[in-house]
Amino acid sequence: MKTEVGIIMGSKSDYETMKNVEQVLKYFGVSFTSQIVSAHRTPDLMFEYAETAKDKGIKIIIAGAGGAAHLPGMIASKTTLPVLGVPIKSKALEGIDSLLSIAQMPYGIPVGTLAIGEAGAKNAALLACQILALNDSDLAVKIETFRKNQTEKVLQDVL
Ligand code: RP5
Repeated sequence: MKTEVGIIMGSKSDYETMKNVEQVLKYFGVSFTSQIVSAHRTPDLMFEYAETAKDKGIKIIIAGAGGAAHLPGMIASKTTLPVLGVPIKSKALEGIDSLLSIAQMPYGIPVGTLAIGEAGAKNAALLACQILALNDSDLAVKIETFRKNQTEKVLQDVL
């Protein structure tokens, strides 16, 4: 089966956050694969992943990492596929370190950086869906419906 979104993360400990990416992609029926790829602990695998992703049919990469979160930026340096970065909430600095490591890329190698933690993971998946929906009218309808339902729910909320 084709894989539209490649999900990677620096450690198994990131999965608690990154499983939210999977849940949202499943909801929208977007195919994905998930893998642990560490910038520091498996650097050769990281470069191999980035260099082969396009040929495997992957269209967007979502990379989660925490602390000295070099994975999204280094992956982006080796592919022209869009890379979305999810800063994992770290123990020492609550994810501020992850956020800045992912967001502060130099001109020329962009990483689309989401919010720290669960919201960022879910939004990375939503953003990936919105990008894919540019060439997928069925997916575009699902996203429109999701937005409409979300708005209606908020309007119906009572205090
Ligand atoms: C990063 O170090 C990972 O992305 C993870 O967020 C963090 C801690 O990893 P573990 O020590 O839990 O494996 O590379």
